[in-house]
Amino acid sequence: MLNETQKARLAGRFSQFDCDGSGYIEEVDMKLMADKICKKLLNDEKHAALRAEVHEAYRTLWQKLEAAADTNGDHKISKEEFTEAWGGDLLNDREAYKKSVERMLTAIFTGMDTDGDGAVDRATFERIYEAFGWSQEQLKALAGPRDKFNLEAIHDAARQFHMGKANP
Ligand SMILES: [Ca+2]
Ligand SMILES: [Ca+2]
Repeated sequence: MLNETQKARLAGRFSQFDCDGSGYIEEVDMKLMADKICKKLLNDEKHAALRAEVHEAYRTLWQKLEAAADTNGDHKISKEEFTEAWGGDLLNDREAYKKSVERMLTAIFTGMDTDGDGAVDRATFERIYEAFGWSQEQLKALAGPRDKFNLEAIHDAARQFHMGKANP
């Protein structure tokens, strides 16, 4: 059972996913989100392949979300369906998580690690997660005091976020 705080967080999460504000999460929202992220973080000529990766990852995320949450089969995910499914199927399914969220973050990280040393600085970390709509409080809670972030740290923060840990 979810408590009130968890429900409030999920409502915020739902709005982040519902990019066009239609009141439902649909495939078009995933497309909009991928476009937005690519524009903010991978908006360079040389990033075309990584942009394709991000879009592919969001397509996978949609398929997984739809399969896990669209219980009435109308190809839309209502707030109720979302609340019901979140934290259940999607996050326990390591393979699906890898193919969607981790794949997308890996592509973004690859594009943002401009000097290719396998790490990004704090400003870049914040840019990445601000693009996803994280608040300053969430960033602080999930980044800790570090100022260098390797790919594993990026995945770590996202996992904690999705699991609802350290998530004000
Ligand atoms: Ca929508
Ligand atoms: Ca539905």
